[in-house]
Amino acid sequence: MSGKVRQKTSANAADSATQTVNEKILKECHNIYTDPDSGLVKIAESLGLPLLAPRKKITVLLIGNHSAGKSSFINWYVEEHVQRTGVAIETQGFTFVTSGRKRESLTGNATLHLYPHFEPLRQIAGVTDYLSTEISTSKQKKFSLVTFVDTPGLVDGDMKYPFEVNKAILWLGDLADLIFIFFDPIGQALCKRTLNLVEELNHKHADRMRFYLSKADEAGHESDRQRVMMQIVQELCKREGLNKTGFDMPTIYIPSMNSKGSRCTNQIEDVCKDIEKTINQTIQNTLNTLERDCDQIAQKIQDLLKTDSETYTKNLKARFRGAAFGFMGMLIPLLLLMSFFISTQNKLLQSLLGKNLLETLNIYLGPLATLLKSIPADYSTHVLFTILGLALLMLLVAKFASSTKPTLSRKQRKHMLEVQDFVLATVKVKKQKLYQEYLQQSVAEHDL
Ligand SMILES: Nc1nc2c(ncn2[C@@H]2O[C@H](COP(=O)(O)OP(=O)(O)O)[C@@H](O)[C@H]2O)c(=O)[nH]1
Ligand SMILES: [Mg+2]
Repeated sequence: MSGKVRQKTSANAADSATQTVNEKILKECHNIYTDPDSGLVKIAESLGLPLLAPRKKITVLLIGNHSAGKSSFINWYVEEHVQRTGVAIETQGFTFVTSGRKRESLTGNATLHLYPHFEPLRQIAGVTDYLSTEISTSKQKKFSLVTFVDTPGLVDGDMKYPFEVNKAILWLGDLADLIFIFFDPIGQALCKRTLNLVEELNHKHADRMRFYLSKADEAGHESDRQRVMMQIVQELCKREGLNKTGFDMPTIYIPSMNSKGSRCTNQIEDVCKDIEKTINQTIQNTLNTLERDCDQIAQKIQDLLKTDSETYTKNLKARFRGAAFGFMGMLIPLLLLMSFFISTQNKLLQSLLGKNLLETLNIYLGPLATLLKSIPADYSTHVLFTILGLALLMLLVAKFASSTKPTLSRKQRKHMLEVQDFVLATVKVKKQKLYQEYLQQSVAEHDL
């Protein structure tokens, strides 16, 4: 007996220890991204890569008819009466239920501040006034790694919602890791609004959706339950895209609420296992994404440095080309002008340069001078201007050809190499270590 008790205690201790490992991993990953100095988000932003920090918890969205047992499920999971239950039809908004250091209730604005990922919700008019957060200190089950989003009970007909409830739920569905749909056997199991939403969510997020027959203890006999399930499945299958083979709908109920002593199987523990599985997947995904993001940043730096050294070479070539054109721009007109003068102002040149030098020039420039001499005197000014024009053109070409693109400074290149080294060495090694811790803990769990 005492052995059993001890075993249970050690299992519990191990449980809380594993929870801290998982919590720690997600928290550290989050910090690697959000650190104000060396966070990946900041690094990536400076390189023109958009990156989002991973979340520290998974989000479970609960939807279903009014009174389907959504709030009761959250209270059961958290093991604390956080959410009001059994309220008569009244508009309730969205409530984020999360764990924290002290029991507190937050308003809509504070909620969006706490969950920047959900900021787009603000665009739905009026919804902020109907948002709230309940922080509980509970550490039961895997609650420290879960945020539940309780939604208003869905009803058909004249019920007026103070905001576009369908739109808000679809938004939340995009951001949730799991979407639980509760159908209860007594109420309006086949509420049109619920079915329409399910259909729309299913188009995008079929893999996140889980269907449950809630309050199963109230469904009467097994045959009644089967009939209710058949009806729901049939209704779902009528809708496009929901015609899944092997459609699964576990029956669940809150054990303490089974006042009639129904002996229906309760699969509520499977819901917990599913949450746990999603947490584990999220941790693995987060670590894999971290590695991928590091590689992406390193690759981007590699590309930028490569482009930069190409630009550097191009600049060098451009400068050389510019100098060559510039030289020609100066030389050709000079030679032409000389020839022009030789052919027209021979006497003047001779007195200026002396006989010898003029003769040498004549050897090289003679043919050109003869060519120029053949030009009729009327056109000689034209020729002169053409030569000057040509020189100007050459200089313009030189300026154009030598235009360079900006390159990184030596300091910038050095900084980029440091960042590359940081993500490839420091961050990736850290990721490896976190993965090791994650796996070790799973092995330990299996050993128990
Ligand atoms: N018998 C039974 N009653 C339940 C169960 N879950 C919830 N209820 C009751 O159903 C009513 C509506 O539950 P609530 O959680 O407020 O539903 P919500 O509108 O979906 O949040 C409450 O009176 C609960 O006590 C259950 O598993 N079994
Ligand atoms: Mg409720």
